[in-house]
Amino acid sequence: MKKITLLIVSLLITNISLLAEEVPIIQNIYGRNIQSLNGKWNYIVDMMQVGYLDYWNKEVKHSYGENRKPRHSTDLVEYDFKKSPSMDIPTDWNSADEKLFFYEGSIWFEREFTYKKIAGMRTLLYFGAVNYQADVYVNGTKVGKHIGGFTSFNYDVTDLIKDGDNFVVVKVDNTRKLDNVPTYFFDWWNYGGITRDVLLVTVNDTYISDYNIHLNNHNRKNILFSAQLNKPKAGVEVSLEIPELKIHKTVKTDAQGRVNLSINNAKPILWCPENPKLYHTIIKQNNESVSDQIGFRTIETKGRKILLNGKPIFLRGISIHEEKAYDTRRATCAADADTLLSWAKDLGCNYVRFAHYPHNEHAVREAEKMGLLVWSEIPVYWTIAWDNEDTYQNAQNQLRDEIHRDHNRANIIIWSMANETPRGTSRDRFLSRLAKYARTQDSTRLISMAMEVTEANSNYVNKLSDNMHEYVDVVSFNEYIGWYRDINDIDKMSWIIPYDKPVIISEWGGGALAGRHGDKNTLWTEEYQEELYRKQVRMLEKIKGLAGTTPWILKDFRSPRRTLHGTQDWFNRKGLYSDQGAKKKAFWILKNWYTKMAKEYK
Ligand code: GCB
Repeated sequence: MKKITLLIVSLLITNISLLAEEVPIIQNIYGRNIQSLNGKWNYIVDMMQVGYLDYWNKEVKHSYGENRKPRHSTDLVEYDFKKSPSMDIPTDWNSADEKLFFYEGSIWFEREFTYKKIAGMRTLLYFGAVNYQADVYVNGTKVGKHIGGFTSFNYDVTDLIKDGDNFVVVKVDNTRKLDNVPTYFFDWWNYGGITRDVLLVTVNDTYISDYNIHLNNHNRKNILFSAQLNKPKAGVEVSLEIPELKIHKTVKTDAQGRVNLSINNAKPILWCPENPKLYHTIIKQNNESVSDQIGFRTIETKGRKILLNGKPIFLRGISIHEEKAYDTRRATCAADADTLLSWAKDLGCNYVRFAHYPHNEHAVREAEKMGLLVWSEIPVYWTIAWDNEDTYQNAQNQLRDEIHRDHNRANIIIWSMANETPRGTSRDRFLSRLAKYARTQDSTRLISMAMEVTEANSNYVNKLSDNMHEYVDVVSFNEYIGWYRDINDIDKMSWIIPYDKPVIISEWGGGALAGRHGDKNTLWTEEYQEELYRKQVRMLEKIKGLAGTTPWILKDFRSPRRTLHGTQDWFNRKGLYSDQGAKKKAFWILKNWYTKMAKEYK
């Protein structure tokens, strides 16, 4: 009897888990058959997690995910999404509702929609990003939990979704914790909510879940193509077409549902900042067809040089947070990205550092069209719980999903493992493991991480020393001479980088309140920041092997750490543009330098 009950229970469990599952992120979401679930979602603020936990701290039997309605007059249901306020998704709740500006915790979101179900097709529910933890329910059944605020994820919800009326509920929790990635401490606004697109994707029962098209780093006439079906199905014909290059090839999948193809004698025009050429590309199998825009380029290092398409390049960069221009809040769409990136172009950039987490796919694609190279990073920032295996797995998942989503983007040249992490054996173990893992996911791009500089000695010599040098292709570090240490030290500084690798100064800069003027020795004036930039440029030019730089930062951005009333007002003021888009004087110093460097590297 006991055995039979066990069997029934396990069958029930298996059955439930079969209703929906998280599946690998579908490649090129915007090239698929999608239905947007953006727009008005009702929300319930749940500070005590009443919809989730009872007062014994156990999961409640009926969570808000069920979206229950009273069935008779004595049926007690103490929430009602329909009667609750709504906000336009994607957004951050801090900006959408004034009362939530400083809020960190749980909020439930609900949206109803109609769907036309097609027999034999599969349906995925896709989230561009939810910060930080998402618990997702479809028509009252939980489909999964996702951790990490800046990576996309999708569930196969075919068996839960109905033809006609449906609803989705998402519980979002942005509570900061010491063992999260990022951890409890960070210098940007902890924007909560469903901050990127929500989409329904209709695909064939057998569909192309991933593909990878790039130039062989060692042979610029050789295009490498691979694709993966969602199931291990052999003998399926998959084709690749790049009409402008007269490429049209078909191959059959192996037993794993995978194809690999090498195309020789291809002569693509190479993607580069001056000519960001993209080719219309079509991948097909059966009656499924996915189109993309693909650029071809190579990236490698040689001694202290970074070579793009075999030629040395100086990375004229700027760091960017994913925050909307003018109306400060989370940037969510292509138009938001366009504004920010056009500011970077105006500065003379050929490169941007997307700090400190993967930015949305729109931003990467817009940058690719505009000819901006990209450094992409995960939020392993400052003091992560290095010895916690769950924390490591969390970071690794975020890295995997970042790489997976963007591995076809020609403009991404560097995956960064971390930012400003204090040296130590536990950290070394964590970061070296992460760097090795990154190489298993993508062997075609460069690996780096923003390191901390060692204190200068009494002769003002900074000798970089970080065990992680061994695991990176590009040595990068942040330095704030002139801001967190005396501005007069800048001219005295010299640098020794004892590694035969290219060097990037991934951060430097200082604050200024736009419109505040004074003499160049007064902090927070535009003149101080201008002088700091002037001196820094002089110093940077003397660094042997300097291959690029991304000063901190394009635009003033919100940060809860910046409390100085009347000056900071919750903004980190190190922007070259104010939050309202005013150029500060230092802008012109950097622009002049970049104009000069562009000529030198022509
Ligand atoms: C840093 C961090 C960056 C901060 C910046 C600052 O080193 O990497 O996230 O915002 O300094 O302004 O202090």
